[in-house]
Amino acid sequence: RPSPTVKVGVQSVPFAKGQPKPGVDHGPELIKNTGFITQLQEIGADVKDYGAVDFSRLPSHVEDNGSSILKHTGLVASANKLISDATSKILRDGRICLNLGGDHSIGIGTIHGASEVYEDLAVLWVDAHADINTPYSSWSGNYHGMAASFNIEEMQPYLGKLDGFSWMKPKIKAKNLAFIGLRDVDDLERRAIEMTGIHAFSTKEVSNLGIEKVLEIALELICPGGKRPLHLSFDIDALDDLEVKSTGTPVPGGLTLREGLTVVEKVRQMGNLVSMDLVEVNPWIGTQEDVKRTANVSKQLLLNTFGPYPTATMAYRRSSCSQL
Ligand code: HAR
Ligand code: MN
Ligand code: MN
Ligand code: MN
Repeated sequence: RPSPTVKVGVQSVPFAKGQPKPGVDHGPELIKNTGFITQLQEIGADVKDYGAVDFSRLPSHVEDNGSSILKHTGLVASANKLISDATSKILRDGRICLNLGGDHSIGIGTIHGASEVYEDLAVLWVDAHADINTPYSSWSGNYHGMAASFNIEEMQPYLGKLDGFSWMKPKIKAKNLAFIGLRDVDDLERRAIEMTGIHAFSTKEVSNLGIEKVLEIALELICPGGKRPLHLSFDIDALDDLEVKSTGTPVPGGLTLREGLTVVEKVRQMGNLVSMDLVEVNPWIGTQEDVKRTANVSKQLLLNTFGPYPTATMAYRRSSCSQL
């Protein structure tokens, strides 16, 4: 049975100012240097490289408001406007938009850009962290820990008016977002999740139910019948710190690589993926071995998202046969 050619547009999003550690802006080149684009093309995928979102006209430094702990608000705001527009453009070319980060603050723009093109967008957020702080609840001032809240309609009253973000029209309903892999969540984030009714599956649920079941439940909640278009925001730190060491905030007790691959395989099988982020890969953290391993893990995730990669195809055939 011939599967329709998957059409992907890849963009590098080398933005690092949503958190304090240098090097995460070099994530895209590390991931691209794995050769995953060529490998996907060799197995018949239509992958176009759109290069990098152009941040060259952004000032390299903007003085922050001294009375606030918030870091680089102006830069995060204007970078994300560019990211949002670049994402929308790739989607309007009829391609799945793959965003290589960069820290997770780029999710502000990628999700916004996708929700401008696709009404009723659902979001699957795979992460050790919920990234649902607000400029008021954040203790770190890092925008990568607030990225989810910016796009959620129900969170808007708690964000306040921030300079530079007036271009945003948040369109994601809390009930259309699910977290998987959570294990480092702040108290006020917990409250935000409870208050808005976002679906949250921590690593506890993953070990209780198994990743397959968690995915089945989460995906059916946010896009019943697989009908709604889906954005997958994959923070590499969702995976266990033993799998991925080259990332800014590793957390023990996370998903195994196989569980991570099951996430993307299931998403692929559902067939409604329109955009995806792979973020927080930082080649300046860890030993050479760590960096190599993190790059390989990233490559494998992308191959199994956009395959048909041989192993994924076999797994898919087996599961679809057993349903007959
Ligand atoms: N919750 C913390 C904060 O707001 C930590 C955020 C974490 N880092 C990430 N995000 N990598 O997924 O700062
Ligand atoms: Mn640099
Ligand atoms: Mn994150
Ligand atoms: Mn994280």
